[in-house]
Amino acid sequence: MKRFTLYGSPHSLPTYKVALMLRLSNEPFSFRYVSFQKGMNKTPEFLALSRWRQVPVLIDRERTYLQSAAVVEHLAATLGRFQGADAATRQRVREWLCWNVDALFPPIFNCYGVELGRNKLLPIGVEPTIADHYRGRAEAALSVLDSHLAGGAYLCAAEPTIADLFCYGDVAFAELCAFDLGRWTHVAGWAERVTALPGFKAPFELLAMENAELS
Ligand SMILES: N[C@@H](CCC(=O)N[C@@H](CS)C(=O)NCC(=O)O)C(=O)O
Repeated sequence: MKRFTLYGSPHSLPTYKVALMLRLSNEPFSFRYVSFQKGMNKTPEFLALSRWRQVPVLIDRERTYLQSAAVVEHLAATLGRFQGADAATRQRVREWLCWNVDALFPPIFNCYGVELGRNKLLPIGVEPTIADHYRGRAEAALSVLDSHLAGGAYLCAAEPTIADLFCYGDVAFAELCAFDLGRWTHVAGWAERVTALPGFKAPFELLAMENAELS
């Protein structure tokens, strides 16, 4: 039995962020696919794990960890990977995680929802003006990311930290929503650096809609 079990969905941006952290840390894990279409997130078994009925959920040995930002911080601390070399860097990392949850993730998550609706993978249709609003918010957040990346190879240090992996998780899904990274040249260069890290896998190369034992 592996130390880590990750509950989630390959269509979930926060699930990908946690899976990518495990993958780039070279940690094997069991993946348990939670199908929203089948209502698996509403079963008593899942509710016992996830008080907000959300994925991802990480089990580390017998303990349960929720909220992707808190999960990757836990992993960085416990594995000693991608956490930043000193207290000042770790504080900056934490600030980027909070900014992500506040500003980058929501509009890209919404754009991806629009995309899933268009492809009939979700039973939703979004008014074009609302879809444009999400896109505008995502573009603004990508521009903020771009301006910060103009100053260095990674967000908080000369080496990648969980701030980079976490923000990259959303950028990967932005690309799936046909955002052209060529518009944000610093983001494009940084994304190339992240995707070149040993062990990197893109969202649907890493996770599929089925349970799996991943190494
Ligand atoms: N802040 C949470 C967000 C998680 C989240 O939005 N999960 C979505 C899938 S991407 C979910 O489980 N939605 C079901 C629901 O909210 O009922 C995190 O970062 O873990």
